[in-house]
Amino acid sequence: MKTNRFLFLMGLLALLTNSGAALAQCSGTSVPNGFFEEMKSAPAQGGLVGDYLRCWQGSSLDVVITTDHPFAGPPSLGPWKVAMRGTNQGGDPIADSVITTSWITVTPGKRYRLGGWLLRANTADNVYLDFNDGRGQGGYFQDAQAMAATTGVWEYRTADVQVGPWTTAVQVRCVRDGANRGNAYCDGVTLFPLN
Ligand SMILES: [Ca+2]
Repeated sequence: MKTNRFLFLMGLLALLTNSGAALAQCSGTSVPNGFFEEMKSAPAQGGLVGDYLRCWQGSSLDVVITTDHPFAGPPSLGPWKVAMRGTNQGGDPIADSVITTSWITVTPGKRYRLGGWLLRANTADNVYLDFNDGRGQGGYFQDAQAMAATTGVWEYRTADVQVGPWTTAVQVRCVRDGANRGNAYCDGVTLFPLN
């Protein structure tokens, strides 16, 4: 088993070493690095979103990448996820968020579905994906939230919006607000145009 693990790690290392040229652009029509697996430099066990994660920025020192809370569902989500620490885990009582550093190009007036995996640890908190309150480039629009509905389990949530008639680009984010007591996790964030 140890040999297998060693070979796996060597394979992973080779993959990481050779993946430089294949890194996704932070701009485009899809959520950049929405599965949170591409790093600026290799984190040991975790670290600040701003220090390690490509194409995303965190609102505070409580917004980190981690491999904690292993996902029990589709392995395609990969090991890394974003965690926003609440007061129960040593964070401060202020709301946290993680947002794309650049803009995602959209077609004005078109409908889009934002989806992703969320885990809320405390029922007093709100954990959701949104479009940064509908602040679009070229024009604001009515935002929608993909809200976590339960606690302690990963759940896939979606929200549909119609961007404004002059909106040409959007940002997406994952937020924890409310009482800010528990850790909040997000992973696998995607954006698809609807017909
Ligand atoms: Ca991931």
